[in-house]
Amino acid sequence: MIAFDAAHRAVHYPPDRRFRIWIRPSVLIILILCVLIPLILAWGENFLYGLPAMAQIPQLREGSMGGPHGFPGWIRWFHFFNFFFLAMLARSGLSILMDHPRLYFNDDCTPGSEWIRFTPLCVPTDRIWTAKDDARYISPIFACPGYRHTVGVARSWHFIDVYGFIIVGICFVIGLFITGQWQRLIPTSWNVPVQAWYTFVHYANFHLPPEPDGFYGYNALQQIAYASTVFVMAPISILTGLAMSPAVVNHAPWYARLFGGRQTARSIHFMMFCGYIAFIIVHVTLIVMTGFRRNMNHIVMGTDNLKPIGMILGFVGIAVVIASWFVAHYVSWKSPRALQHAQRAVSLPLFRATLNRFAPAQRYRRDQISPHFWPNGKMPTSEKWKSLEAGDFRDYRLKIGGLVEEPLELSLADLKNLPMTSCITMHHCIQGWTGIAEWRGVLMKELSELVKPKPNAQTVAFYSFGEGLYGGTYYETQQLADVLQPECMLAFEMNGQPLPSVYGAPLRLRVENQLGYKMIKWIERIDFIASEKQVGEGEGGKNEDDEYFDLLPNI
Ligand SMILES: Nc1nc2c(c(=O)[nH]1)N[C@H]1C(S)=C(S)[C@@H](COP(=O)(O)O)O[C@H]1N2
Ligand SMILES: [Mo]
Repeated sequence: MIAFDAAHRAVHYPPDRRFRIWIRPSVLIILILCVLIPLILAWGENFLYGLPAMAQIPQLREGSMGGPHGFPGWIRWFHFFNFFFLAMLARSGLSILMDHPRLYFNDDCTPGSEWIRFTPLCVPTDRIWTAKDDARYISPIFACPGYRHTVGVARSWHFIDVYGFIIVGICFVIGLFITGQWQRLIPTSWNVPVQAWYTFVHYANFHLPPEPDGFYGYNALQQIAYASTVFVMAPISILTGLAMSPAVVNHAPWYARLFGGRQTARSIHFMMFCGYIAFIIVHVTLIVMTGFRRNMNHIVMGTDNLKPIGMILGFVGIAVVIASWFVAHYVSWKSPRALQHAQRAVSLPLFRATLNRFAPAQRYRRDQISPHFWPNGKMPTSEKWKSLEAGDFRDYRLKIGGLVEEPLELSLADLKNLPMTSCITMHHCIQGWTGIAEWRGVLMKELSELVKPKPNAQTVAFYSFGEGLYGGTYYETQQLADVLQPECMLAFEMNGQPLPSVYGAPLRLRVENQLGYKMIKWIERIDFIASEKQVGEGEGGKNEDDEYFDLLPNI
């Protein structure tokens, strides 16, 4: 149960809950033109030549038409589940978006460079403004679970649903090709785009063209729209989702570049959401306008008649989907831990077997380093850290202990005498922003060899001087095997300078194939332990405990 005490209220339900959308004027103009140009062409065509003539469609009957027709049971069920999963993906996606309510076409995410933002705020420049400060509230009416800072819970829903969406999608496409139903969806003649344009000209001029009975065949525009949702929008959504994974991007930066970069991929992911919403609005409107009862019987009952049953059951189906939003909201608030564990049960083994094996291998150039790097986390307030900072961390000693043969205490000077490594990488925050920076420090592998972990040391726990969002020491854990990976380091320099205080001085962790919250800043000490279950609430870190984040965030 998520408490709704003062601390949580401040985080989830801030006094400023305004919702504003701002779009860069040049982008807005392009968007308007994308809608207006086809409309103007359609109006012009009608004005000059009248509505294009379209062949009257013969009244089709069972048996009078070759090829597949009708809607077999599997299509009708997949149609329902597809709607079910899409709705949840959209709602949880909105919640995730609001944790960093800005979208960019560049990977630096410099404030002000976004093309759209869902916040009335401009980033203040006179004080530290963290990405967490920037997160916005969204009403649970629109988002799952909504509120502010529920990105961990929202991600659990997003992932659980994406597995369902992908499984349904793959089975659907296989079914299409096995049964020949693909012929209804995929245009096979050049006449289709021409007819689609004619249909559009009719719609744009508020005229319904002769409608075929959808039981036997679609009109050309409808066919193209359906085919695009299945064969274009769904794959692009999935592929751009993957392009947001630090494991993928830091292993194969070319993959993100396929979409124009990591942030452009995120923007495209959002545009696909808009595309689906637009599709659903038009789809439902036309279903209603072109014979609602008959159409509902097609997709719900698989029959082609005017009985009311399809419509009634259709409404029941919609009610079930809406009820699922309430259930999801209830589970999010009452049993977030069970939800987190359910998601982990699928994702952890999956990621271990796939994404986590992608070793970071990318190299960015110095000139790609981000001019602005969003900071995150609460600056430490402890007297100990403050006095260390006042003395330039000369008195700082990193203690490494726990299940090791040779516990160590190292000053920064000691650390700098160890073999050093550096890399220029892209940092991925769970909230959605990225930034490129150069890091320099000591490989964890190097330190591990010095302290000699005992055989039962499977996990490494890092403790910070700083606190978590709701107070209490910020800590994180890593599997020993993961910190032995290349490029996992304790960094004490950023972009060629001693690590600035905001970015984690004196030491911070870098694990380039995972999300930012794993890269604990202001490190106080390190313990080798048997399992993450021994620390805090046992979920693997402060964010995992308090905000239901993933144990292994490769995406
Ligand atoms: N101690 C501590 N470390 C932390 C955090 C924090 O709140 N406290 N936030 C994490 C998160 S969510 C991110 S994205 C990165 C941000 O690093 P940056 O400030 O260098 O951008 O730090 C991580 N390390
Ligand atoms: Mo983050």
